[in-house]
Amino acid sequence: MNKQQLIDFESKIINHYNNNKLPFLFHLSGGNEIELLEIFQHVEKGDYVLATHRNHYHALLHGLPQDKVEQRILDGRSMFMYDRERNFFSSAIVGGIPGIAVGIAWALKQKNSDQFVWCFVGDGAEDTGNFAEAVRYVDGWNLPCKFIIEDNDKSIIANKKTRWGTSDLQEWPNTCVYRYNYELPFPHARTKDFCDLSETKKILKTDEEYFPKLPQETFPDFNDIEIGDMSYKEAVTQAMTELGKDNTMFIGYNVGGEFGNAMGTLQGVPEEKKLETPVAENLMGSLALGMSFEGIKPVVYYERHDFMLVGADAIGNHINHVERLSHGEFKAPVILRTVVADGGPFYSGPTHSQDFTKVFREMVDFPIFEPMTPDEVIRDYKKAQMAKGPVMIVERKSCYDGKTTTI
Ligand SMILES: Cc1ncc(C[n+]2csc(CCOP(=O)(O)OP(=O)(O)O)c2C)c(N)n1
Repeated sequence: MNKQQLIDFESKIINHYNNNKLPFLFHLSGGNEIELLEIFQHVEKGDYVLATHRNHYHALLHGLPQDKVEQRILDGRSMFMYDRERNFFSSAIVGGIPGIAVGIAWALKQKNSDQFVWCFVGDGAEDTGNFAEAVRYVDGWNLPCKFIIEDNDKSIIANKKTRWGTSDLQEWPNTCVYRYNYELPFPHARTKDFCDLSETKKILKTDEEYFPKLPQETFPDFNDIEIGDMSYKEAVTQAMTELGKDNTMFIGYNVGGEFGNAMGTLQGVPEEKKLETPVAENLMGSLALGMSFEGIKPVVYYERHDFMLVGADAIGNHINHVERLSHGEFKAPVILRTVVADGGPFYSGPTHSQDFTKVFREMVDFPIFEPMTPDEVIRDYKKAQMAKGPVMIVERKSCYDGKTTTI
């Protein structure tokens, strides 16, 4: 597509808006046609392109057919554009996409693939800690990923000076970050005199109609499995060893052999399957999600439930919704493993002993298992192993044997 064709496409979308055809919030691209046309000359067909709420141009330039993009916008997916065949994905959560880009890039490097990840963000996403974590990770591990900051000096309407007290630019490593400046010719959606949604309310469908809920996965009960005589910790260790035979990666901190093996439970997992991460819980979940796009089944270890809360965006907004938002094209077979320090020798005070299971049950649609016995541990991890979508397993420290467990 050339510059004029891009502009013409967005004009058509404005026309749909003026004719009351757009169901709800949408974001227009504009003013950066030349810059994007230049960047997309380097983007290969099989590469991943990850974008934000403002993604129409990126989708078109990565080869999504115009009528498909237009239809998605008419269906309410302006902010949620995706295409599995062309490796195109977006997140409408500011700062939500960089960590996912990192996970994909990690998996591609592992496979010696020559595919590359192009992650587009606005200068608003540049404000976030998520972006800083992702850039540091890609730079440090030299992953095949580039972040492009599309700097219009606006987050909705606030410029950098208003947001940070200075308009000085943050410095990022030029190994993996590229910035271009442009002026957006449109106001942000829902600013004064633009995107008056009072008319569209009349044609509003329900959340379920726009984004049909997926049926919950069902699993066999595995009651016929002989468990034998073992402790809770031995059962978890055995379950981890079994999982380690699949195409899994064990992600988190204190997972590696020299770092404690997740309370000793990962002794039977090959070292090359353990990825010791920074203490960056949101990055951990996002990494896992990105890896899962490339066929890996990640097991993310949060050593206390309290810490999982720090990674709740990756879990609640991304891992939980990716399949539903993409009408099943992208799946997230991620196992989220956590431990609640519910009293006994491991009680460590508020912020180290909380149980957020109820909170997560409200937040996510996928199964959450709470094994209380060795039998349940083995059975629940079997279900997690076969799951096609995400699963959370909440272990309880009170079930562990205090004498043999060190952390
Ligand atoms: C985590 C999060 N916080 C707030 C918002 C609301 N929001 C939507 S777009 C936007 C501004 C983003 O600015 P920028 O990243 O520079 O992108 P631009 O809109 O300029 O393309 C905000 C704050 C959001 N979507 N996600």
